[in-house]
Amino acid sequence: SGQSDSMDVQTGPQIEDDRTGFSIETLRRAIADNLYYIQGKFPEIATQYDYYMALAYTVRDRILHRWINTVKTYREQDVKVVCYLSAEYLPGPHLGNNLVNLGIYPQVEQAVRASGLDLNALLAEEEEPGLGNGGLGRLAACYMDSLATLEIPAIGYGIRYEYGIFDQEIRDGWQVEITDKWLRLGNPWEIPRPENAVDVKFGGYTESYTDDQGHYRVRWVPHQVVKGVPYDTPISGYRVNTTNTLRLWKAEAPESFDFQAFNLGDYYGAVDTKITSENLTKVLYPNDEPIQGKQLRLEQQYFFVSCSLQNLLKIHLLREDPLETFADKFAIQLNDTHPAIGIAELMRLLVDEYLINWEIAWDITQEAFAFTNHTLLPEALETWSLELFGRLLPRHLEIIYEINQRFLDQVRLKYLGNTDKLAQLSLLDERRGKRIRMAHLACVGSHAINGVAALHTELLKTGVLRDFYELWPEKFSNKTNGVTPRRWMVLINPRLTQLISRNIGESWIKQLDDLRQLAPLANDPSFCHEWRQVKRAVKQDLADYIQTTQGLTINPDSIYDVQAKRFHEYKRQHLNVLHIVTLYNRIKHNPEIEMTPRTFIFGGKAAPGYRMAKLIIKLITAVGDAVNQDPDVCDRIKIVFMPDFNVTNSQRIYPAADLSEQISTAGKEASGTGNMKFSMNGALTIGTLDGANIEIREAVGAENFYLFGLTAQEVADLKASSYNPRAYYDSNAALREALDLISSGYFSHGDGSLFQPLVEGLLHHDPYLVLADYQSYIDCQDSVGQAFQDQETWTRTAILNVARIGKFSSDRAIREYCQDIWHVDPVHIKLEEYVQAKA
Ligand code: BZD
Repeated sequence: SGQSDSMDVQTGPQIEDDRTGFSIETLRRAIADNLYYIQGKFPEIATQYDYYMALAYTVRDRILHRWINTVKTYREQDVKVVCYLSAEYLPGPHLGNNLVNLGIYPQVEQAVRASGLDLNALLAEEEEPGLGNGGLGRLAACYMDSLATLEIPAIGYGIRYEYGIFDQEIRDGWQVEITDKWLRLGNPWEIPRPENAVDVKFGGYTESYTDDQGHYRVRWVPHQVVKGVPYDTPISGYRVNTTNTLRLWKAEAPESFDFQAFNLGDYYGAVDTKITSENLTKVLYPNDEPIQGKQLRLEQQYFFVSCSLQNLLKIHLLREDPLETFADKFAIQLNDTHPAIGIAELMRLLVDEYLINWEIAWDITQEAFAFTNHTLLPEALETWSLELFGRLLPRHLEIIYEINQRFLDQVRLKYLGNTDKLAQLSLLDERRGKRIRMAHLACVGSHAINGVAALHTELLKTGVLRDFYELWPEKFSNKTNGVTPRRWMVLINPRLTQLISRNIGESWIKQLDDLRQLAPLANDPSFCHEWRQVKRAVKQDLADYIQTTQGLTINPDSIYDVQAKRFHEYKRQHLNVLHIVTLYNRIKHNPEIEMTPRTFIFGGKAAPGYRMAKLIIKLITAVGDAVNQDPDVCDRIKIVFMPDFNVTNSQRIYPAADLSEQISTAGKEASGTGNMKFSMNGALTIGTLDGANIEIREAVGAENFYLFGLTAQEVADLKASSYNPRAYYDSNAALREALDLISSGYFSHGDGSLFQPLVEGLLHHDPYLVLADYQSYIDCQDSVGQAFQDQETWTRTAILNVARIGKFSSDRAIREYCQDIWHVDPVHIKLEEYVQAKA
């Protein structure tokens, strides 16, 4: 599995010691050595996990001198660095990815076998860092991979949550949340750097004073100080020496505070401070749209942003650069508004701590920051009450007032007498009980603003950010998302990777557009035959996994129809269910009916407090219980709910899919990235004209994409003209029958009330137009079922999808950010110096 070629990373002169060598024998010896000296075990008592750790340290050693060289080069060459600020990262398991990137997968596989072990079993031991909710966190991880691969100097800053996104179990068909103790067995990939800890202030008050030169200054006297300790994880690039850093901050109590308490004899008080401090980075908020008003969430945001910016200023001053050149040396990207407080924090650091004058500080700040928006849902835009904000960050509130005043002065000049404009643009929302609008802060304090797909960016310009677009059209650009083909093809689909590489070589792994060379092969019967064999084998793997883990038998020749993503009403998993129930009814009416067998596969978590999302999960499992056991239908329909959808589990799913469900209400999904992962692995898409679906369809060709549903414009028009979902129910017998069956208690042991909130919601409100799109979806699904009968044509279509998916590499996206927003260049990392130093 992985790449079959030999190592081609630049190693410099051959060094074949136990910490750097790539030969099978050296690797085998290093694993044995690490088992003994790191894990403190001998083979007779070592567990698989011990061996995983021994192997992980073996791989880490090989990354380390690349990493050290990278840091050294960045320092010495005074290069411009990308600083990606994100409250979430979902990197997935590191080991397999590092083997692919280092190009040592085959050697390690053999070394592990020579030790009497199985590499896949060891890979399965890794606990993934679930430090994110979904698309936004995973995008940050794909971007870190591409930055390293493109040899761009970059640091990812974030939070080292002790508990990541909860593990999901299904009990009695319902989602149950289990705490994610991902660090319990240790983490071989991180290195703590306590010597680089910084202090972060909270609460208290501000006071003004006049300095020696007679300048008016402000001092912030905090109520509490928390220490941020960085933990660094190496992010390797594919077949390059560049190894960037993911720096995650953990909150601890500062020693000085303990001392104060001890001096006063308050031992318990000191311990208490330690506990409350450490609570700060204890747990990830499991909502993929913000829960408004939680103080701890704002504390988390400010904590990691302050740590990161203090760290950047320290690096800058260490390089002996003047502060005025800060924005020439760092490009800071805000991954949504979660780190937007950074704009006020950089102003505070420059003005209060480094005593720079406001105008210069503001120029530096605006030049340094750029902002990516990830949502169109107005209810998901982050705001903080003035009261809470001022209590926690009194100095930042003053700074935001000052920013706002200067900004509104500018607005006033442009829109003389237009008070509506002022109210609409203000950083303060005066209507809803005085709240700070973080998206407005992000827009005002950044030189660039982008959406994550073409439609999304257009809708930002005409919707939630229209006033800013009118003011500063030049700040706006689109950066359509992408995903890394190293993880999402090479690592997770070795069979497909080998088939492709055998035919067109390996250049596509770094130049995904080279997949175009596959297009002519779509007409080559023997290639198509091999393609089908690969798909069939991968589908069998998933069938085996489902058999072992759930005791459920599925048919690998059926259509694997997959919807895997967070549960949200706008993503419309319930529309998918309505299709299933419709097929079920057809079979019940006509048991002999011809129907292409389908396996419906679902995966995804619901926010713990999102009742409707959890009810939709229950509906899926309930319909599954009825369908899977029904002898009349189970040869044609099967329903699988794969519990605990995370990066690890997703890696089994994407390669096996035939059909990718991308069925959000048009205008609601900013981009989607799962859509790209499915397509890269040869699934066809059934989807709406939403997010990146539109661009995927353009790329692969309309004839190779199953389109249905209303457009974003039609959605808006229909909602404006008082949408009446009930009319669709009244006039559509199949829809009526499906909804009635769900209401009747048929899937809930006769309990007609269980799914009432869902059905009633659809009949009377249906904010996401499920009923309006129902018939179009059913018709489209019918043509999918027909098309699958012709395996030759289906395969050809799948190959063309892969051949034309190149645009959706995160390498393309990162190149665009580098050129249009960050203005950074690649820096090649050489290893010679290290070898010389070592010799
Ligand atoms: O970001 C998602 C969007 O919904 C997707 O359409 C898009 O593809 C990805 C990447 O751009 N947004 C999120 O995943 N958002 C969150 O996870 C989130 C987390 C905390 C608070 C708010 C949103």
